[in-house]
Amino acid sequence: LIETKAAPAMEAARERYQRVLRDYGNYPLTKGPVLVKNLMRGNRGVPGGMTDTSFVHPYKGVQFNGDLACDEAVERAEIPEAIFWYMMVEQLPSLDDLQAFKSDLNARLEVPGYAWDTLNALPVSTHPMTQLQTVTNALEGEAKFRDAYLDGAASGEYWKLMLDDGLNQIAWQHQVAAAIYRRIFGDGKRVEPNPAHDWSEQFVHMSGAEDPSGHLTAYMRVYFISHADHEATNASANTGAIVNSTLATIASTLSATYNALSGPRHGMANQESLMLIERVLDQYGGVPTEAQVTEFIDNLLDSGGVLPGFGHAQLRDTDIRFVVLTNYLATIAEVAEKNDIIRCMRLIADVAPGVLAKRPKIANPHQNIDFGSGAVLSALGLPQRNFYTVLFCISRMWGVIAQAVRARGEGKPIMRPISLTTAMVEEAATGG
Ligand code: NMX
Ligand code: MLT
Repeated sequence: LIETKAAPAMEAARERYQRVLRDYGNYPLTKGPVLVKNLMRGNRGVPGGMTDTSFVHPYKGVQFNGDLACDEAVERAEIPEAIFWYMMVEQLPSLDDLQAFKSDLNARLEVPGYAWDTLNALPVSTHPMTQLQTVTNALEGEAKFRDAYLDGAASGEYWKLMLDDGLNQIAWQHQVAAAIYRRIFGDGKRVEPNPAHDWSEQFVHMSGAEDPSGHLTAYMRVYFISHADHEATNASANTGAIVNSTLATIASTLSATYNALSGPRHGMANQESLMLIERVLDQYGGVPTEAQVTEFIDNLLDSGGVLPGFGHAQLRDTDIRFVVLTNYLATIAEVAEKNDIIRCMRLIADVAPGVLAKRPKIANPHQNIDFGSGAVLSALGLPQRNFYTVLFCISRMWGVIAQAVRARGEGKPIMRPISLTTAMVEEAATGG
């Protein structure tokens, strides 16, 4: 059903993409030239990608399809399935649409057996991220796109094939993640998905986490939506887009995306943030004073360390997603007030921006999504921090699949900017 519903949006997107390219191809996009420092500082400020699934405003944060802010998205879409629909169909789904989408995903729930064999071949001690990347890459064998491409499928069909493969991955990824969780932190036995549940509920159910109040499930819905997309040029989505632009499969695209997320400057900052909070609690024998937090951060920065969960390459204010995720604590206020990790997280969140702002080189001293996401998870009974980036991955999956399907629908080419040598940069600057 989603393919039929998305078809008009895809057709319009393709027409628009080709028309904009034809009509405005020679229009200069930046007001001034690209400077040497733009290139040498990670292409900061240079348009490096294009997607309609979301835009990141430096102060307001993520806006799905360019108009649905994160807090509104959580309120109006409620579940990540609906956000995916929004990115694909350009309208929020009706209840009937959602029901049909859920049935479609349920019909795809059977994970190929060799995925479990691949998982079980890895030592349990392998980092959860490596387990996820490996199994995801192995599932490449299921790609219908690959076979159809080899059989000469027309390029106008690519997006449909990618969507079909993408829907399979959506139906499998939370199962793989839950199996990894149970393998490392549980009794190792997989729990079958319950088709009556939505995707987030299924994840919590399969992970075996205790959730009698339903708070963890409700938070996971907010979590998955909040992490689902962050325009085209964050490191993970960009990596996925490059890989997909080669016409590699959705499985390879996701696996590459996950590899990019595994670094501490990106997705692994959520694991590092909770580690840091625990370190502070440990060092001061409990929740510290403001002065102690200042001292801790100053010492960390003076020794060349980085404060995880703060700063951003694009945002210039507190990440709206940090606000949305930590606002969830209001629903468990009594527990949260007594929880040292939450109290310490809140204290650092209040104090750190002022301390970081005193270091002029730091462009954004504010909290990003990763500083709060894990602390809330730990308060809700999921304290296994080296699993947190897996949760980021299976959230980002939604946006990366939507971006890839749309890109193939629009007929985007392979991504391949030019590269310069240092001598060329020097010559360009000195007129040599
Ligand atoms: N703690 C210490 N130093 C920082 C921080 C921070 N939180 N943020 C930036 N800086 C430093 C940065 O390392 C750089 O130093 P140097 O020139 O010596 O290499 C300098 O300030 C200028 O960096 P910016 O231009 O402010 O930031 P940039 O755009 O290069 O990097 C991040 C953005 C997110 C990589 C950076 O802020 C950071 O490392 N933050 C901590 C890790 C983190 O929370 N990452 C998650 C981001 C969100 N996500 O989910 O991916
Ligand atoms: C993300 O969600 O991808 C991160 O905030 C990083 C980014 O946008 O650069």
